[in-house]
Amino acid sequence: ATAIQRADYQAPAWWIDTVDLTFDLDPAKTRVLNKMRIRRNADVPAQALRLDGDELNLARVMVNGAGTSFKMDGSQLVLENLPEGNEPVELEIFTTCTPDKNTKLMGLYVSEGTFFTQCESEGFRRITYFLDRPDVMAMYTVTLRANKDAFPVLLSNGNLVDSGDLEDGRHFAKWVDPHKKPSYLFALVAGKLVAREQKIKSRAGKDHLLQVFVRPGDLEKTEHAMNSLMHSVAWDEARFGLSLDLDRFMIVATSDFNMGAMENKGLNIFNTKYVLASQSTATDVDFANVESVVGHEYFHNWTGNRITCRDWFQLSLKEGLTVFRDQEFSMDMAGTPSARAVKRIEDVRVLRTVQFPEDAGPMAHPVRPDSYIEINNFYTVTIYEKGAEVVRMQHNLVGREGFAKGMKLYFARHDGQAVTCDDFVQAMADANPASPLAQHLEQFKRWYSQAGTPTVKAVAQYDAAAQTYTLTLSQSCAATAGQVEKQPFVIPVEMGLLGQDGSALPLQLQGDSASTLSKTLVLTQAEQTWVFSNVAQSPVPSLLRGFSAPVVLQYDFNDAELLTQLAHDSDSFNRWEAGQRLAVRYALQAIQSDAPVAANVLPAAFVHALRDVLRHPTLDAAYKDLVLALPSEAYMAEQLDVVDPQRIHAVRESMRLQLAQSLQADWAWALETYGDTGAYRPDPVSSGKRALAGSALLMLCLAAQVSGDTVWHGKAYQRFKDAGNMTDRFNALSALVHSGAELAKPALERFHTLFKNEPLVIDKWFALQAGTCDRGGNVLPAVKQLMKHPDFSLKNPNRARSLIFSYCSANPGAFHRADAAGYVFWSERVLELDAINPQVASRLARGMDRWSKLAQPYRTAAREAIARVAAKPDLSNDVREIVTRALG
Ligand code: HT7
Ligand code: ZN
Repeated sequence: ATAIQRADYQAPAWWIDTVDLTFDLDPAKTRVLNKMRIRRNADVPAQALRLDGDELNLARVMVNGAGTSFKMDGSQLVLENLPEGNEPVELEIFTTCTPDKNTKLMGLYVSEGTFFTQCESEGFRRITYFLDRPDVMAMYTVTLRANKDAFPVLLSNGNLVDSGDLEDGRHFAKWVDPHKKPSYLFALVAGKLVAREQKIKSRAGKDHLLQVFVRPGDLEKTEHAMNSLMHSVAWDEARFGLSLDLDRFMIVATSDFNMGAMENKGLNIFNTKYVLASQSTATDVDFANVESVVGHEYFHNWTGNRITCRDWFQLSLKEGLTVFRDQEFSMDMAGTPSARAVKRIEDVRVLRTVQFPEDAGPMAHPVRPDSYIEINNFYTVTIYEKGAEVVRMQHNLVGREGFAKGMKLYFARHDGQAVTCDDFVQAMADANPASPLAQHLEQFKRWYSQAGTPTVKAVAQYDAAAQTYTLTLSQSCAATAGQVEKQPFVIPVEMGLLGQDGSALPLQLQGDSASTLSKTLVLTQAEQTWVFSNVAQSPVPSLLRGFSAPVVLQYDFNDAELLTQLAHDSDSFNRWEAGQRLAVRYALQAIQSDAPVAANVLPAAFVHALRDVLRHPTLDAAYKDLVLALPSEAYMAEQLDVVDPQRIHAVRESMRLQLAQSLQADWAWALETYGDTGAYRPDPVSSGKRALAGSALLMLCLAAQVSGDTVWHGKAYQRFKDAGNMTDRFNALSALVHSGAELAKPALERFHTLFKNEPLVIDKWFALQAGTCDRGGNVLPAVKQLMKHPDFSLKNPNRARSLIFSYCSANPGAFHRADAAGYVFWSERVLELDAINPQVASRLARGMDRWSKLAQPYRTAAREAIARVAAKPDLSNDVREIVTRALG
């Protein structure tokens, strides 16, 4: 397959103004009649019409009511003899497809007897021949016809304008979407579904109907999704003045879905994982995810649907911006400054443990990529999470009000259009002409064009006599594929200074008359120096507050400075970050030493500092839990040039055990203090308490396993049995499983019996066993055994992720085996999945991206496993692109 280049973009030769689709829905053979009104694009030279198609059976093509000649060029349908001139042409195409054979879950497919569609990014061409590209926006009318008993509910985008019975037990529904849209936002759903409904009135006084459709039996699990949707509607009106532009807004849940959810206009389709939540089946994290994904898809209605992408290279235009919006939504919903900080830390953790490695690996690409082979491979953390950071930097450079002004101008200019990332930044800058963003606009755009994570190095000097503090920041960015030389970025570095006692010192730049407690330095050159006056004592710098830019910050902090920050920094992010820096420092020392892994990797002073945080009288439980959590093995691995996964695992386990044992009384206190949250509410405060209590229980069980006193295992089993909500129950079960307690087995059996009819809970059951700590190489055999369990299916993406991905991509200590059996297992599953669902297979294939950093013998064995996959001749483009890059 050849790569598609951003530079080759050309406007379409034809426009499609209207589409009238009629579906005769039958799982084995669905007929699709597609009537389009098309016209030539007068701005480009006359060309044949080339329509995209994929796995379609073509029955008939008519032009202006008469038969016509056509040819096939690969999978494209080519019409060369269309009437000349600019008059509209009526084109009619009749095709069939086979939804029940569609295991790729792209286009029209059947899940548990219900029809669903997934069209982003190139799925519409699997439904009918079309100009399947986001810059072709059309008005859609859709008629669905199906057997009424089997498919009583018939849904598509927009408004229901007609419905009724047909002969032979069939019925129909006709939907008209009042907004023009690109084909990737088309959707239909047909099946046996029930809906939770809610009527709302907008701020502007308009009535809307909100509906959440699920399978009968799941209705009581939709309250949280509906509340989240109502909050999303209200938030977008309040924060950005963006109102719902539809009479009816529908969400439908399916258990077979490649990703999280899809923002089809007015008819969002969701993975059940992000809709269904009840206290007995969903954890606090599940509840938070539902809120954030419902928000994300709803916010796309403006950022993505009303203004869409010119081409798929601009994907971050909608995804980065919408992730930024959903992050802000979750923070605003969380309420308190502390809960906001917790959300920020969680988001940064994802960025640094998943996106930073991507930026340093074979799949590194700019936020606006220059080329791709398979666009599905570019729904990445770089496009989403780094894209959101790039929007966040703009927000910080123009301020909250300025950002709102920029959004207003963006919509005023581009509503109803398909545009580029440049158009967005331009609107932000034009709305804020005096801002540093406008001042450095062209340079700022490098965040979109240059891949790689910049490093910012800070060097400071304190002059006691002159009472000045001189801070020099320099930036660099390692080469990435195809981009050797990097030009300097615009990097906002928010900072403050702490006195030796941790108090905030005033910041007064030389030449300024006023002082502040926190300041944003805008680094634009390779190296820049700032001098602060009237600094009364040698300060501890607090740099990159709130993680104000997606960079690696290097500064030679000594341990005492970090302990000061950990105890006192008024910036909650940096307070947490200081603890992480110390933990990584001690971990790396132990990992890189030749000595056997010691039992006391962490110095007493650090353990005491963590105890002080754990016992702190005013800090929130959620925040304490984050500070007490050790950096992940993946994050530690990223700090090293050569990675021995077993050594990292052993060191981290030793650190965990040290914290478990030396803070045993404190963990018991924490469990006692936070372990009973009363009537269940998934709010941030009580969720934080449950999280900390869960960590405490795990620590107590780990320590108990070593001491041989298993009283805590008994208590954990009791908590597991008595829990009134899934969070407490699953935390107790996890504590037993991760600590290797004997009671883990009966608890797992009991859990399965209790929840055998709850697929999302059974996913957790599989994931827990695949993600547990390896004891003598026991996890891989267990995973293989679980693949034979009657509840396991590789065809269901959630189930495949819960077992296979949890082992291969999230359990490094068990996956990287000296006998290479983990890698062999990985290659077999990639190949097996590729024949079913290439998108899911290529996600699994990404799990080996960082193989070249592995120490021997892992490195050679990993390369061989990747080469085995690459050797398969009929691989999908999806997997081929990943393994080719990995080996490249
Ligand atoms: N915009 C949606 C992306 C998506 C997707 C992409 C490829 C294949 C299947 C997919 N399902 C959803 C999701 C989002 O970002 O909101
Ligand atoms: Zn999105």
